[in-house]
Amino acid sequence: MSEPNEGLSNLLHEERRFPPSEEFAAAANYAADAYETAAADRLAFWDAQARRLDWATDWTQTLDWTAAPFAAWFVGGTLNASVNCVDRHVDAGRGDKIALHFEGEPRDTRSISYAELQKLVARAANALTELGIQQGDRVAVYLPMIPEAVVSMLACARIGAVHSVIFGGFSAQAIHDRVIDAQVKLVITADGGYRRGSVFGLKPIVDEALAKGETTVEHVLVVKRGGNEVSLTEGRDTWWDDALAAQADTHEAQAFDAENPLFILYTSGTTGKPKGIMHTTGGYLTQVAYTHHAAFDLKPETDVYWCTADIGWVTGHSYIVYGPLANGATQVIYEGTPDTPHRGRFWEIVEKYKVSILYTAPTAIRTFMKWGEDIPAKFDLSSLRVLGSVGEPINPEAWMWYRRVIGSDVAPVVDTWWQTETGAIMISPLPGVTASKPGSAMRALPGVSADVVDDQGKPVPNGGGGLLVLTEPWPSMLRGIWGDEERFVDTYWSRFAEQGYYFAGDGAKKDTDGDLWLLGRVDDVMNISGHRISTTEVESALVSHPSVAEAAVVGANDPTTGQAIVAFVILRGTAADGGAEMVTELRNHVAVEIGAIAKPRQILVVAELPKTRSGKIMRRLLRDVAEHRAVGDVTTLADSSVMALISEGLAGTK
Ligand code: 6R9
Repeated sequence: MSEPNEGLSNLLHEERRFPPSEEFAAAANYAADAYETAAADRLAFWDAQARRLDWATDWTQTLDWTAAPFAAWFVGGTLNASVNCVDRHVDAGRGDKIALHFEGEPRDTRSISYAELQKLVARAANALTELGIQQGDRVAVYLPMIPEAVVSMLACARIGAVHSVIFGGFSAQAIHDRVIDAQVKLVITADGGYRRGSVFGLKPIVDEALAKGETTVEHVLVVKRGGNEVSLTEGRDTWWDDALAAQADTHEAQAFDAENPLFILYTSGTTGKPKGIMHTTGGYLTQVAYTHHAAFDLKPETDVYWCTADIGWVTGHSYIVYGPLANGATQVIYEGTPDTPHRGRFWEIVEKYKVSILYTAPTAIRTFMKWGEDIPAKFDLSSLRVLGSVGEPINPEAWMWYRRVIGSDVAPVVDTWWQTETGAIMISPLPGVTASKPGSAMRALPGVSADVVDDQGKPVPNGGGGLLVLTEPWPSMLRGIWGDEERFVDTYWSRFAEQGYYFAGDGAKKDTDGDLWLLGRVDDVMNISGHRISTTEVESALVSHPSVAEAAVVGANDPTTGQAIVAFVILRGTAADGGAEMVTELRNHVAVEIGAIAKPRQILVVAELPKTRSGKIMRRLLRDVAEHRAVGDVTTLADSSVMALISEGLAGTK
């Protein structure tokens, strides 16, 4: 076990409090009594939340936990997620309301109403059906941040198929692994997408992935976006536009069981193989709708909401697609990067669409801080009334800057803690209730039960630190790891099996008021700009290069990206003379194996790695080196001179 982010561990003395203004509190969706109501009868509380949705058949039991940790929520209930996100808003007379304001990186725009979205989803659902996709089939989605990504996901949900969205930055190898693991039948991709002013190819990467063979993929649908030249394989590939144009724009949706799988989303664990986190329909949709309403104080009639995440991550699933659309919100989706064509692009978008709720990541906030506050100052940000943060711990300086510079010193900041596995926000302030502290996610939302425990699973007293656990099941909890029940039980439920707690893998502290401070991962998972990457994954990628004999990877603190990947490699024989060229080659090799997001910031060539007598690499010591600290206790090393060698060898390399 490695120590959580030390930079945050002395934050128990934060005195600053930011309660909502009286005006905000008076109009807020929730008052303080929500916590008591939920605690008095948790299941009744979730029953009430499930009523946010339209059900075709009512459930007969709220929670079946008899096969714990395998849960069933809203047992016997049936519903259609796509109908809940689209049709019911049209049926309620809100068809003209804008669902998506799409802002393309090259400044092309599209505003899509709920009625238009309904037609697109219907056409896509019909097209998928014609291609032979049925309930339970897996569909991979490898797309840029364009409306078709949302439409694809909703079309799958509509026919009961299971989507597996693969982030557009992942490599052919990563696609191949995921497509094989989930036995995907259909891939939806685009010719290419825009990034920093140029077009990058997506379809060619899918071609490369499928050329690796052994997949079950029968068809590929190709959205036109980049305009780049691509080749279509006869009998396998079809243009999305052609496939949709051939279909009717209505589709009779069937209701599915509450526990029908909705999606698989791969995330890094502590081993080299990413886990296919599986979510189902009724509980997931209930909790994303509730939390989107609660944590952001959503007023669907008047708010304009913008979550800057990519659809390839869970934040995009829960807080771009399912939560906001289930709530009938109007939202912005943006295709590009924050600095294209200039560093004020985000604020230009906020001003243009009068965004009132912004949900972004600490890494972005720290980047904006670095760019300077004169940039946002050029834009009218007065529409913003709630500011969300997600993906990694937010340091108090970034929190304060976000509130002051972006939120005009009045907008509440909600630091939301959750995971791919939890499906929805678990710990967060209620913006109309909580007197927030900069850097703290505060407490579990009404209906959610979290605690901080010691190694034995005993709750720590206020002022103590330990491991974050979730002590009661919740509706949007993962239902398993695709194809690996044992790993599901081992990873999350075995550590505190006696207590029946879910082990989140995060370190946390309870301050003297009992409020929670998340401190980062306690396992071998790194958090790079809010993206989870395991050290083992990068190590496997490095050792798959013929010149690498051994590799050890650590996440080192980084002022902008939270953590950065630093790799220590031992090269084989003559490769050791390769110098800077070799390092460049290895960085590129990691990009090919996993994706550019996993490229190490730094690769250090060493002669030895520090190991214990049982042969375990002591990453703690390597982190000391990577973070330019004095190297800690080396007494458990098999050969205590190794660290001296490494430090000497590196002197002068930085
Ligand atoms: C939603 C998402 C989950 C991991 C999680 C934790 C870190 C997320 C955080 C946070 C501190 C927050 N994390 N939100 N840490 N404060 N508000 O990010 O899911 O990609 O699965 O990552 O991210 O370490 O365990 P995912």
